[in-house]
Amino acid sequence: MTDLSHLTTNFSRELTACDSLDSLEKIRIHYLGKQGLITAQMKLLGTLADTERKSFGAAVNDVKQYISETIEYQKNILETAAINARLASETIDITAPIRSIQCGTIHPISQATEEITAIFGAMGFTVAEGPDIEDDFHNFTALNTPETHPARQMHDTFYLPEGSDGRKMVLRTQTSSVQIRTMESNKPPYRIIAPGRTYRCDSDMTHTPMFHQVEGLLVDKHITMAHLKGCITDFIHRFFENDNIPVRFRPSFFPFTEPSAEVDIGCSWENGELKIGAGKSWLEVLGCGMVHPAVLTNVGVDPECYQGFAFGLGLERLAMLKYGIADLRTFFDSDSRWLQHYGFPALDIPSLIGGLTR
Ligand code: 2NL
Repeated sequence: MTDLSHLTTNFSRELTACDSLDSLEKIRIHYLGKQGLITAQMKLLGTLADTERKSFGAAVNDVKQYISETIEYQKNILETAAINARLASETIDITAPIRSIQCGTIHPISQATEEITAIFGAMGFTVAEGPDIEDDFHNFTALNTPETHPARQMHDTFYLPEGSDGRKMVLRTQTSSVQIRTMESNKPPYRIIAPGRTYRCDSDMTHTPMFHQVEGLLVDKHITMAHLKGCITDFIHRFFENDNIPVRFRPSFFPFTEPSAEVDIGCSWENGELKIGAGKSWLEVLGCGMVHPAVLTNVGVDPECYQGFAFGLGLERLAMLKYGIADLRTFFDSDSRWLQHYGFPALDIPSLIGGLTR
C-alpha cells in the first residue's frame, strides 16, 4: 500500500512540468497504464482484508478518477493551444499574387487533323489507321510504284535493317498503305480517310523527315472525276471557311492515279503577305486523281465494277496556310511559348457531326 497523497502530489508536480501532448501521454501511461502506479494499487486490493479493501478501494478509485479527469482536462488545453499555434503560423496572405496557371494547348497539327476529319466525317468518310512501319508491298508495289521509281530510292525512303525473315521494311512514305490494307481486308464500297505520320529522308527549310498527311479514298460503282472535283472543292471551301476560294485542277502524274491532278487555290501576294481566296496567283494544296485500275486489281477489287478517287494532302502545309504559321520546323520544336501562341484550347475541338464550331 502506497501513500496515495504522496502519489497525488507527485502527479501534480509532473503535470505542472508537462507542456506537450507527448509528455502528457507518458504521464498517463505512468499512472493509468497496464504497468502504471494506480493500476498497481488496484491489483493490490485483492490481497487486503475486507474492511481495509473497502476504504482503500474507494480512496484508490477517487485518486484514479481525479488523475484521469485531470489528464483529460490538460489534454484539452494542450490540444487547443496546438490548434491556436497552427492557426497563428498558417495564416493565408490573401493579398499575395496568384501563381500563374499554364494550360496545355492542342497542337495545330492535331487541330487541323480534327477539323479535316470533321469535314470529311460530314461527307460520310470514316477514319482508318495502320502501321508506321510498312512492308514494300503496301507502301510501293500495291500502289503501282515501279521498281525504278525515285520514291523507292534509298535517299528518299527510310529503310529499316533487314530482319531475319528477309523482309524489307520501310517507314511509310505516305498513308496510302493504310487504304491498301483497308481495301485488302474489306469489300467495296470504301469511303475512308487516313490521317497520320509519314516519313521521308529529307530535311531543309520546307521539309522535315517526319510530317503528317491525310489521304482519302472513295471507291464505289459509277464514281467519276466529277465526284472528285466536287468533294475536293467542297473540302477546300469548308476548311478555309470561304465558299468563294477559286479552285483549280491542274493535270499531274502519280503512279497510283490516272488521271491525276494537283489542286491549286487562288491567292494573292500583297506587300509580301499571302492572301488566300482571290488574286492572280495559285497555291498548290493537294494532289489527287482517279484510282489507277492496277491498284484496284492489286487489292482484289474489279476495276470493271468499281471506280474511285483518292487524294493526299500535307497537314503541315494546310495548317500553316490556315493558321498563319510561317516556319514549318517550328511545328516540331516543342517550344511551349510557340504552343501557347499557336495552340488551340482543349475544349474547342469541332464535333465530328456538326462541322466547324470555331
Ligand atoms: C500528294 C498526292 C496523292 C493518292 C495520294 C492514293 C491512295 C490509293 C490509291 C490511289 Cl490507296 N491514290 N492516294 C492519290 C493521289 C495523290 O497524294 O501530293 N500528297 C501530298
